[in-house]
Amino acid sequence: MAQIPTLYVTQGSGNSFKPMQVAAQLGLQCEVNYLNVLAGESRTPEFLSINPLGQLPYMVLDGGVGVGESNAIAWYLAEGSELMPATPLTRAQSIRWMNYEQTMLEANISPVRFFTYIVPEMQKDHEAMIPVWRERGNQGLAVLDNYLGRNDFVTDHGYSVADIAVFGYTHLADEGGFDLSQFKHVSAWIARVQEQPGYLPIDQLLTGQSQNLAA
Ligand SMILES: N[C@@H](CCC(=O)N[C@@H](CS)C(=O)NCC(=O)O)C(=O)O
Repeated sequence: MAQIPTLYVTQGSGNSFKPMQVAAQLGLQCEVNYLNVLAGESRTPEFLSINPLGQLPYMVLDGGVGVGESNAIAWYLAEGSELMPATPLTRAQSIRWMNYEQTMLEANISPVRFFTYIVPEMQKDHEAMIPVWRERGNQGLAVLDNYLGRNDFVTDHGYSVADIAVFGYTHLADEGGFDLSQFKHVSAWIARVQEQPGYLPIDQLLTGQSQNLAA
């Protein structure tokens, strides 16, 4: 990779996990900056001048070009590597599952996990939505489970950046009270992803220490 990206990430986040896992597995050189979302560091004037949405992860390339959205950043970092699906079918399958992750998995698993596990003191403010997110998340996991009963990975490429994207919040669902043992094919796929060479668990990837990941 010609440019050395700067990644802004936060700890414990399935979204920040994705580009960091790609970078770690490919041995990419990146500058990594941590922001503490719970301390408001993603909403400071300084960070909002970098990413007006204030969301993490965020990537800045040489020359100041910024890229938001965890799946887009992971995709950029995986370009040209063995993690990048290369055929029209496998690239279409990637977009399908990366969109599905954002709309059916992350969109439901992340808020339940956030308000029941990360900041449980805020749970009472979201009592009405938690069962809704939980039901939709279980529906999302059931469709993924059915697919993974017939496929080892989410695309026909084999293990890819699309698996890392879908894995981001799926493997953290139990922390939001989702019963992953109900989803046997998802559970077997989680184990397959964790067995990939260079895989690092989230706590080892997102250490909270800003650092230069050496190539
Ligand atoms: N769709 C976005 C979602 C990003 C997102 O919601 N990030 C959360 C952390 S997981 C965040 O930055 N929250 C802090 C904030 O919005 O200030 C992605 O996939 O990158």
